Amino acid sequence: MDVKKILADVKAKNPGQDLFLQAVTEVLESIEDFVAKNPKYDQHKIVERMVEPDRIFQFKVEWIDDKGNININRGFRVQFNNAIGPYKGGLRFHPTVTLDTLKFLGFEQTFKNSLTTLPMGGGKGGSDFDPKGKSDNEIMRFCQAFMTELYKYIGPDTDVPAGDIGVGGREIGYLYGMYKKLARENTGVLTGKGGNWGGSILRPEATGFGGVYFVVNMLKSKNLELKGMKIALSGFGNVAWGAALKATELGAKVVCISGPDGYIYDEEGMNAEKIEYMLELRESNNNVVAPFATKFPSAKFIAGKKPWEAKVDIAMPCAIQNELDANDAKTLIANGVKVVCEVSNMGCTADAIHELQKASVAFAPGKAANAGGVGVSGLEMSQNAGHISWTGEEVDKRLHAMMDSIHNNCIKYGTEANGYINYVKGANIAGFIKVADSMIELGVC
Ligand code: 2IT
Repeated sequence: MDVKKILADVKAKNPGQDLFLQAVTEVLESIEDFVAKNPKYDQHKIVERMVEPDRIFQFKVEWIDDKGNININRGFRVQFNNAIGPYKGGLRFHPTVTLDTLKFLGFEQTFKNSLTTLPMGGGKGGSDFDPKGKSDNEIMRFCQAFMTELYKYIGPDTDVPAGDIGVGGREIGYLYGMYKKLARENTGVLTGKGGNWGGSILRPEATGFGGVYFVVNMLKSKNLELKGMKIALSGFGNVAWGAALKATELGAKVVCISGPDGYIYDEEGMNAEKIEYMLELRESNNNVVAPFATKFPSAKFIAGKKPWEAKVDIAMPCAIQNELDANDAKTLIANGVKVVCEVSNMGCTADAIHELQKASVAFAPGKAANAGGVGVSGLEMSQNAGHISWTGEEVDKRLHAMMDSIHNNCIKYGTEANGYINYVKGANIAGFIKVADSMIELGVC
């Protein structure tokens, strides 16, 4: 495989798609040696075929706001690769969403879903719709308008969307309500559904819980334990909430959360009341974290800064891509960080990862550490297909098993000669093998 040539082709064919190029570059550079040792992948042009999405839908979404104004947004669904199962991946509603964003996420999703052990292909979708400041009725009307187009392209055995940034239980409800009306069927076409209408227990918690289970495994491989560790999380949405809940339950101290306006430092750490308040903050649709410090006297709000300047043992980006850069990595290293675990997708810049690996800090990429979210989505699909629901214990046991399997695969394919576990390499190779071998077996089609 000629990595330079493939990357040059991807760059030329996808002008301006820097996030997509960043995601592809990370994968290709880390699987290069493995592919060179296994000539069958080149013979079947697997890598060249994997960097091209199967198909992309783009559509116009028109809706009327509370003042009676007409609004026009863009909707997308990228069906990236379905070699191992139906397309599966979230919908992101955020003003920064472009086709580039969703291609990077769909590409990542293909590898992540492969790692979960479940049969799910990779897809992603969303819109440049900005939920900030919108009323509940506006959100509902937008979701309904979005689904009148999207429903043509999805299906329980074709493509199964879920939530991502800006799409939580409320939005999945409005989307599913409209899908059900249009398709005249009640099937597992979306995951992250409410418990009363087909959702899985623990799906809301799964991404954060899985991330913490992964961190526990990372620490174990360094003979450390989570209890007593200080953690900085970024964000205050669904992922940060789940991570705060599980980390606190396991005896760690979550001292930071953050928003676009700055970060919160709370020396006393989180507790049940504070974690519950994170949900209230999100539901307010204001997208600011500052009110947390007004409500809890032990919490300080540091305006305009990122949580990575705090002295912590563990950093877990839980918000958006490229939220931790090389300077942040250097600050964390100087402060003695032991583990950096991406729970957001591609939360760290390529330079940040390079700094962390150079300093031998344990670093896990999102596609490994946040796979518990889509993993439990897969369990929701199984429950829907069987018309059954599992207990929380059953789902948690399966989530644990998935995260353990991913960690084992990272050790298997990512351990370097000096014993350092290169999780990026391990996750990319393990994710690649299942999809690549399936593509060979399925033929050129
Ligand atoms: O990035 C992700 O893995 C998600 N947003 C969850 C996708 C899913 O289908 O549950």
